[in-house]
Amino acid sequence: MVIDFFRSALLEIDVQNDFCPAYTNAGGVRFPEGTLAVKDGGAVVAPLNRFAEKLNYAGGKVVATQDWHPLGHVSFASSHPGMKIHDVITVPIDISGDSGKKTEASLTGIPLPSAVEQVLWPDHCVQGSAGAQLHGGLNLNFVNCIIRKGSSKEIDSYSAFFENDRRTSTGLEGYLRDLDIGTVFLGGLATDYCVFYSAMDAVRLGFVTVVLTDAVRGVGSPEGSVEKAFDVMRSAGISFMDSKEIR
Ligand code: VGL
Ligand code: ZN
Repeated sequence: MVIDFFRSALLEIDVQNDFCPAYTNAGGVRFPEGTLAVKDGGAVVAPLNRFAEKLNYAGGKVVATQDWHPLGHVSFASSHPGMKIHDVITVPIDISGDSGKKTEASLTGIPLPSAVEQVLWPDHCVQGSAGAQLHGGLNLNFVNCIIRKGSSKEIDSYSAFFENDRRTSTGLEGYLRDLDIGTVFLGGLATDYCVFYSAMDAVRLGFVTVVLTDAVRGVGSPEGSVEKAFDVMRSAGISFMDSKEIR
């Protein structure tokens, strides 16, 4: 595979304190375990920094995303009295009067839902909180753009491209198209949620899509969700590479 780095972008998905185990940053400040910590989540930082630097020097683009929820967010179990973490609820989607913000997702063949299943999570990535900050080891010098998602109270956004209603754009597609990006590399957290949904949207939108296997870690709930995510991504035409093997 010949890679045109100049027309490539790296998406660093949700490398945030709330998705990471406890760590001490370069300044000696201790960050406690995140509320939705992914096992070994901090391990994505080093390979992402290396690859971001490579892409940066080659003229490619690096985008970091941040899960960025308001208090009382629909995905928080605490917002639904009587429900508990990992319960699943059905969230209706308001499809009346599409506003200017609602762009028809150009995801051919995917029926736009009128309701979505929502897994309930612990409170996490609350706007402005320490848990919502990008991991202290992530080198932001190589990051061109930060996309925040999940800030609508009533609907979640696993994908970096579209909210879970599959209609409302985050603006990322336009950013990449405007820069004539053809290849999207992904790493970050979590393999079975936000990386998965972002990668699936990227390939459906026509980008050559590569998941960096050494730069992702998964939640693994429900049981087997990481393996399932890899199977579905492979079937969809997504490639997998170890970032160290890319030159
Ligand atoms: C994520 C669960 C809830 C993720 C975000 O970044 O994968 N997972 N919110
Ligand atoms: Zn979230």
